[in-house]
Amino acid sequence: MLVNGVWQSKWDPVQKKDEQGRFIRQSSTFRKTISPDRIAAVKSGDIETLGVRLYVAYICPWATRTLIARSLLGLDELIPVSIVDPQLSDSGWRFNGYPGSTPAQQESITYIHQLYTQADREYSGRATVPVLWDMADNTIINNESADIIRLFNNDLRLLHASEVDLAPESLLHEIDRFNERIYNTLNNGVYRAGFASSQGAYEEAYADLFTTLDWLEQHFEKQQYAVGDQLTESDIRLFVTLVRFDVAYYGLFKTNKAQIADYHNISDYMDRLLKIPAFSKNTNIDHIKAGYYSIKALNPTGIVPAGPELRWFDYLK
Ligand SMILES: N[C@@H](CCC(=O)N[C@@H](CS)C(=O)NCC(=O)O)C(=O)O
Repeated sequence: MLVNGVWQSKWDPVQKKDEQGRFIRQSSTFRKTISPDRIAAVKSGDIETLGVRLYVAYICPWATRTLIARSLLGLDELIPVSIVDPQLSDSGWRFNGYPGSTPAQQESITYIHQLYTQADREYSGRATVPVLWDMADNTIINNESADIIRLFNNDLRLLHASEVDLAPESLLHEIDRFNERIYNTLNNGVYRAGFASSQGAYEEAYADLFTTLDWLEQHFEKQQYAVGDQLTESDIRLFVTLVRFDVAYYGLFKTNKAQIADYHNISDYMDRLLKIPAFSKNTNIDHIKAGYYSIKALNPTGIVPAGPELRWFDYLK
């Protein structure tokens, strides 16, 4: 992480913990939006490009939220993407030639923390992805995935004019409620289990997690989607955790009461989503496995498991 703009090389997956050993996630600090004037200027043709770039890691569920939203909304052309290597180095996320990542020679930076110090010379905190970068002003617009997907959906509507609405007004209340229901127990819940520093904190996270998965299994008995009868941002937020579960969390984070593949209705839901290219093309199982299993604190040998074989891998070929 960075302290007053200087990189500290000791990376600890536990960002913060409470006195019971519970994992606490850092909150995001850059929470701006793209200037409406710039969006209007692109729309009118006064300027050619939006001048923003998205920095992501395929391993990262939060970053993958933004990739899926970008593709679903037809923003792939408008917003270029840079993909870091899946393993966090001693200097954090970097471009170092891993297959499927953006080649280092195409990038003006080597490490993601360089974006943070360009944006704020005195920045203290973790240098996380995703980062929505302002190429015109050389600064970070936003580093919070929840904001970035709303920004793509709402603020850029003038430009994408997509038929897809990931957060329609009529469902907003239900979307927020669903997101909240799954955030602490599932999206962040897997990390609470994996990075717990006491037996009690781990067991608490484990119990919460499987209560939510059991609830979801019932939910998908009747429902096709997370909320209402259409695809929304809640599906994106749910999917990115589910698709990492059997290949990473089950083993590495010890969330091993059951696999997603054991849940019939949730598995059918996964099939439904993976038939949509925005979901399948932004899921890179090799990066996910290589990245999670490179976390030395949890897997000192660095050996990446060969399995599992899952039926939905067929959609990713
Ligand atoms: N609140 C952020 C969380 C992003 C986040 O935690 N990203 C992780 C990767 S999955 C990261 O970059 N970690 C680097 C670190 O903690 O040093 C979001 O949702 O955008």
